[in-house]
Amino acid sequence: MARGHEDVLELDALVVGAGFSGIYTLHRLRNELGLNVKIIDAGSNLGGTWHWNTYPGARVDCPAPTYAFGIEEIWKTWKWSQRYPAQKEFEAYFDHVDKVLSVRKDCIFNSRVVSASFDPETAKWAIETHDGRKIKTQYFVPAVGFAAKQHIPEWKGLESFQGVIHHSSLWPREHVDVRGKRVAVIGTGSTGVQIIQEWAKEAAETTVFQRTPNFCLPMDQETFDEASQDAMLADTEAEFARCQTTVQGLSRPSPTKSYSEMSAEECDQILNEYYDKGGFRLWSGAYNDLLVNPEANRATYDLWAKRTRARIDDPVKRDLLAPLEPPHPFGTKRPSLEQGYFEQFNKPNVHLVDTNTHPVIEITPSGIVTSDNKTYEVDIIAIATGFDAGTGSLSTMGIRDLQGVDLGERWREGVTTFLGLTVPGFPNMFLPYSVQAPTPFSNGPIFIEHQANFIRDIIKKMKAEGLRTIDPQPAAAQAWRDQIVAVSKMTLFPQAKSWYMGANIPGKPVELLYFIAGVPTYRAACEDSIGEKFQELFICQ
Ligand code: N01
Repeated sequence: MARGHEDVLELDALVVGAGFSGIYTLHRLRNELGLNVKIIDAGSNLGGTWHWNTYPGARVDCPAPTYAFGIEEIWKTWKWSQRYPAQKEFEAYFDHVDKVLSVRKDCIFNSRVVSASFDPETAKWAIETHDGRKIKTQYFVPAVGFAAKQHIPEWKGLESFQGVIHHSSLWPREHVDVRGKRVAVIGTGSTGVQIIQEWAKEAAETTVFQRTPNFCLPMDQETFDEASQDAMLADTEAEFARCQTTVQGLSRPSPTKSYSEMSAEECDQILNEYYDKGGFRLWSGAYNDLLVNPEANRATYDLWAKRTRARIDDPVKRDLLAPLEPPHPFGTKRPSLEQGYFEQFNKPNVHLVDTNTHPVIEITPSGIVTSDNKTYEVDIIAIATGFDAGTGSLSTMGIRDLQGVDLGERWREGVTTFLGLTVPGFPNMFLPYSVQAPTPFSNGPIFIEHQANFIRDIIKKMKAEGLRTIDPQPAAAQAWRDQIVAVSKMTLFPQAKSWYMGANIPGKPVELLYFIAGVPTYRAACEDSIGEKFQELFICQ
């Protein structure tokens, strides 16, 4: 029900989303350029993904201290308790961020943008929210992240379930007690794995519905004592600087040798070492052609399967969780970082159902039915089936271009952006942490900083040059898209049905949705575009 906010709120910039990218943008535009900026968020607090994803076991998979704001006043006054902190710690972290940057005073919570259109006469966006707010703003920054729109398959009877059932990112904030309960988890992506390894420790029976195995890697978790926190703090500035130089925005240097340049012994030694050390080492690659060379890729897969299979007792579960033949190339779907995930399946009360051969076809009041007519009676269901990633939330926000055509419609046949930040026909709109940028292939906050810098610098330039609007040239956007498509074809990514490719959503165009050439290349492209080529790349008025 609309609350009726009669006055129009006039702003310089409206940011949608109070996560990392929204807060970075607010900081750059409000604190550095002195603009009148507000953040609007459908949630009730700061944090974005860390506000919504309260499911059991939720934690980050990029390590401290650089999965964080690189703003000195923030990192110098904060200590992480673990290398991969849990969701609760991020809630406290965002409170800390607010203390330093005073973010909340400029946030409107519990309000969802439902339409946005640009008026060329006034050079302003007119935005409306579900609760009747009207906002006019020169700059519009939907910073909603890549995973804000849940994907819930259309199972028959979903509404009829009488137990507890939630999608992972709409999880209730209060604890769901699974002790003595029969629980089910559908989906084994990063989310499913985290829930499963948590619930399997407590529930009476845990039934996992897996469609595709997750090539999980051991999490190199560490709990920090005071001495290591102090040592980390002393190195944080240098660590942030190192992250700027690597493809993934993580501090480890990328491999320099190709698979064929290494002997079999050297390969075996390094693959085993990376598996033992854990983290994303195996995904970052023991050699630089992991994601382009099928033979190199298979060598990593085989090592992963060998090491993982040795951890699973039951031969049927072993073949499902870590098959001898890979269902897709290693690393073309995001590997989760696990903490004893595979060992949970060695318990007699942890069951594995293969939904690749027998999909879920129905949810009944008391359980889950698969296509072989088996019914699994359960008390609690976690739907961990992921997101309409990248485009989903942007395409359904009612954002219209200069011709009145919806962004979702513009992207129906495929995504076009310039730098993953601007879209032709949508002047003065910026899309941090979304498509055609390094988003899921990098340590998020590291490259988000560059995107926020780009938005700040372009606005600064507009002010200096007396421009009211900028709109990327269609040719510039086409070239950006062509480059992403061309690079994608040189890799193994198209061989996996992943959300990286949009292939997890029925009917969505299948194409690589993200920029994989790495953070330094991406940063250079952003910086270059504001230099001498600016007039060629943008229509300026
Ligand atoms: O989603 P996913 P997610 N019937 O799409 C299965 C970030 N994240 O929420 O692989 C049965 O990866 C689907 O099967 P398949 C992180 O970037 C990070 O887990 O498509 N199953 C898959 O197993 C991550 O990559 C963390 O065959 C169905 C699962 O559901 C991203 O968010 C933690 C199905 C979906 O996996 C998304 O992760 C959590 C169906 N109809 C999330 N439809 C960290 O660690 C889908 N599936 C930081």
